[in-house]
Amino acid sequence: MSAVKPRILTVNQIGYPASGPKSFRYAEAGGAFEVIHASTGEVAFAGETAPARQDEAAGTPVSLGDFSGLSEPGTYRIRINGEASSPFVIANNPYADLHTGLLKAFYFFRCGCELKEEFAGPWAHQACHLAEGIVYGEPDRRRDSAGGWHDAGDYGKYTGPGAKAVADLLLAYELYPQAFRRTVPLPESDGRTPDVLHECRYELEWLLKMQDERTGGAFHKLTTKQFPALDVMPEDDLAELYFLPVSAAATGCFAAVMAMAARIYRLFDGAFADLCLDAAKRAWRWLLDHPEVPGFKNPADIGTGEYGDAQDLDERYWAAAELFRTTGDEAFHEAFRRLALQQFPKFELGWADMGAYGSLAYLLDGPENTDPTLYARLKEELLTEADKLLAICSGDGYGISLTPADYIWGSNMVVMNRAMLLLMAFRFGGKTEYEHAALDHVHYLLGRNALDYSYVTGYGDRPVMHPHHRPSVGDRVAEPVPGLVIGGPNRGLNDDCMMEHLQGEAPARCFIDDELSYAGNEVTIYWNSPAVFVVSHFVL
Ligand code: G3I
Ligand code: 9MR
Ligand code: ZN
Repeated sequence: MSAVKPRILTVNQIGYPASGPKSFRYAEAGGAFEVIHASTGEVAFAGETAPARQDEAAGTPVSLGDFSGLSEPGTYRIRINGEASSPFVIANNPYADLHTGLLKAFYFFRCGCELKEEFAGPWAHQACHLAEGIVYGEPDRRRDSAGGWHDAGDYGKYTGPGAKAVADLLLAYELYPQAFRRTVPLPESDGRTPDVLHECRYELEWLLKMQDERTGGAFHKLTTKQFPALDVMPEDDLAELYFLPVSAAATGCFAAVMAMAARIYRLFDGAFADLCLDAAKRAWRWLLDHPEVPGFKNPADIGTGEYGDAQDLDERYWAAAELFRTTGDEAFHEAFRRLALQQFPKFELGWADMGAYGSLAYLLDGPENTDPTLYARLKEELLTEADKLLAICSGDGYGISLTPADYIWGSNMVVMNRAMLLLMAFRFGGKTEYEHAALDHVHYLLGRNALDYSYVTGYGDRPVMHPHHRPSVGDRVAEPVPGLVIGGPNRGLNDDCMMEHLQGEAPARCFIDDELSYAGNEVTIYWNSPAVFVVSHFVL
């Protein structure tokens, strides 16, 4: 448990941009409040909360205290009814360190290399998972499998989740290069290529190994048959690794992310860009040759993450969009137009439903390069989606776009994905409400929520301390690996620990900071990556 007791008076525990709107939440009837200087107790601002409203997701009344009128940089606390909030800053650029920490998390997820003390501090460990993997069903066929990022609290490596994580980071870099001017630093830092591209390349080099050289399809995943025990360090996880069969979903997002990489790395390393583009085209040909294939299912003797996804049209759609955007080749445009006519979600950014990456790639290509009718339609649909999210935000006590039903396994990804969509709508539609709503999602992640938790390890006054993350459990360091976004409240209570402790809790309170709770307190690369994207928007 955290040293700090949960408070009903919640803020973004990092702080607020000086120029933006600022508000706290109080999970009871409010009244007069003060914002005080944290060091002197001197009053800097005084106000009155709005009347409390019942919040369905949290199951409590919530009142909102607005202190946007205060913009003087400093460190403050809120005081109301004799209670005090976490300290927080008002600053011109409050999220720069958080942003670096969220990006550095990917370095900590690295597999196949030693994490040296110089970069990893007390979380250093030996190189892991260096053995060749066996192609499942072909016991005599072994292939190089080293590198990339561990998926999560487990040590599996999965193609689709890896593609989503890289896509978020590359999109963040494309749209917000200013946020990536600082060095992390990483072993590869050279002052020339931005560190985010070094980090993504570490994963891309591994993803390239997931392409079956015989067919061009991408293996769905690379894992041991079962998960190791929770306290096993990566270098001690020595069970055989298996390449699980090629799937269309994996091949589609592999093609997409490789086409994206070809475009972005072109400026820094032409040979690598060529390699990525060839891999993308080869994967695309596999997709054309396999128009209808069943989705991936774990064979009976495999117990690691399935990441099943029977719908692969969205991955094909995304691949066509990126290949078109990167090459300008009309054949890909034609394929995209045809796929756009099919029914599947076009504005989801998940590990299964990836349609939004395709829609956004097309929109980012710009009206001059695309079909005006389709461009206009996708833009309108994006704004409609974002308006729906805004409507949910305005009814939510904490200002976010989740309905009570949306608190599922990995709800913090839903929070960050929706903030991403709002920011894209801001880019294409201009309304500041979109940007402000996205910022409210950041405040939720950093502590302004029903449980007063910062859901990012190592950041904030009351961060999660016991993530379901094997290195954090197995090492001898008290503090968890920092910068990790944990899954978040999950009304499904999909593990024994949640079932035991959280019966009857309101959706936004279905969370326990216990290392056994994998369905609420695990970490993954694709929960960190949309957080990097969203925070990038707010970093100067
Ligand atoms: O989308 C449906 C929603 O429509 C429905 O209302 C809701 C009700 O339960 O369920 C939603 O589906 C959930 C789905 O995640 C949403 O993404 C499923 O219940 C839930 O079981 C499923 O959880 C996935 C979990 O694996 C179990 O398969 C998580 O998304 C996914 O992030 C997680 O991934 C694991 C890997 O398998 C192994 N590595 C760690 C990683 C993180 O825990
Ligand atoms: O540790 C595993 C975690 O990474 C997965 O997300 C989760 C769901 O697939 O499973 C965890 O492993 C648990 C297993 O499913 C059930 N027995 C306890 C395991 C945790 O040590
Ligand atoms: Zn490893």
